[in-house]
Amino acid sequence: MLKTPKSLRLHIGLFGRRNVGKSSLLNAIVRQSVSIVSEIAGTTTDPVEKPMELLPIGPVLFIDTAGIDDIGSLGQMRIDKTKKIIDRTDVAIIVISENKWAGFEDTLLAEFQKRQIPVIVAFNKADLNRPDERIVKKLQVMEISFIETVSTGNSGITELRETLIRVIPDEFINSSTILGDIIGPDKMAVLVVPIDKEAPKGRLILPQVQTIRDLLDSDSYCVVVKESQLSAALSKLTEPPAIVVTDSQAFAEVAADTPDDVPLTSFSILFARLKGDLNEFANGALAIGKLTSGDKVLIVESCTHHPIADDIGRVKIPAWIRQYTGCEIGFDTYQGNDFPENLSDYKLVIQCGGCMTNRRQILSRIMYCRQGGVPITNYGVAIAYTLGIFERALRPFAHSFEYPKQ
Ligand SMILES: Nc1nc2c(ncn2[C@@H]2O[C@H](COP(=O)(O)OP(=O)(O)OP(=O)(O)O)[C@@H](O)[C@H]2O)c(=O)[nH]1
Ligand code: SF4
Ligand SMILES: [Mg+2]
Repeated sequence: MLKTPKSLRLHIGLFGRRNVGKSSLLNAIVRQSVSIVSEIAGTTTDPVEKPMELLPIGPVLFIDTAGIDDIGSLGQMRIDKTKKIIDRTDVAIIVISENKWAGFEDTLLAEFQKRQIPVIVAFNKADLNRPDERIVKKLQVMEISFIETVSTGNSGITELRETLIRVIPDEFINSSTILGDIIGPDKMAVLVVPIDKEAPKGRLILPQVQTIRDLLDSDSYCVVVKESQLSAALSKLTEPPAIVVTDSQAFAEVAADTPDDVPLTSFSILFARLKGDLNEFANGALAIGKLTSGDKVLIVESCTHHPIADDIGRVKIPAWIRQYTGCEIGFDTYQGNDFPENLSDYKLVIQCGGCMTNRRQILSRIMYCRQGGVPITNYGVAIAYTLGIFERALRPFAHSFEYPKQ
């Protein structure tokens, strides 16, 4: 059976001190022993992920984290790992036991509230202690959902599942479309997919597959071509397509072959809108024009693929930016869930399309960039900017987005 990709699952994180029963709670929710449980504090050292179908929400990903009340260097490493999970969390469960609620829990709760992440508090080990009235009052005042659980006795688990369903963000249920809202039903899109060294053998990559599925869901249809066949394909159509979508790497060639009155964009820009914030990324791209020699740019890729010789993030984007600016710019690359704590070295952050991660992680990165005063853009938007087709590539979204003043 083909599984729903991790990036499309609602991420539910379990957080709390060591030994409060986070792993036991995960095992009780998923009804399997997926995370090791023991009476020794600090049992979970690396995050444990468990995908499952949580009806009626659909596909979710539970993430059990290492308890983070420890001190010392090992403890610090755990704290850092857990922070990265917070960046991906759509819904948080704060687990406490024996009414231990102190500064640590307040900090955790404040962090989730700052990020507008829904929180549920689980008073676990409710067989040993009933919830303290003062904590209950405090949560009620803050309108935080809470639940009593006995994870080793399976009590409160059904209520916890029901509460999860109640608090999940609407945007997850009514998730936005990739292209359907732009071209509408019974319209045709032409998708340009280069079959080069970066193309995986025998299949299409996730953004391409998701776009095709989105078009079918929207009762639209598409033609898929290589860039070398675009002109021939367009000439065979009896009317112009509603849009041409290309892999960003073929942007210049495809822009030249697509008549100016046919809307044109890239998969990466579609994903900038789906996974991030197109306004933020469009404004961020303007920083490319202000780069000067000696400046540093951070490239972030949300998966850990092996770079190839003319890799887009390591070779092509740096080359296009150096060519556009005529300046000697430095580039650092971060992969997967890694993102630097300190952004002050950078004049710009360029995020990949993020097809392998969820929207929350990219929104977290946008938040860090805003806090650090560093502009952020994405691959497709940056490439369009350096190739001089910025306005054209953003034109299809004009109805829902404010074109930045250059
Ligand atoms: N009495 C009781 N014991 C529980 C309950 N839930 C967990 N425990 C016990 O508490 C201990 C710690 O449970 P874990 O699930 O490993 O706790 P954890 O929060 O994952 O701990 P770390 O991974 O160390 O952070 C184990 O001995 C569990 O059997 C509960 O609801 N009631
Ligand atoms: S680098 Fe980004 S866009 Fe490319 S495959 Fe990985 S997650 Fe997707
Ligand atoms: Mg654990």
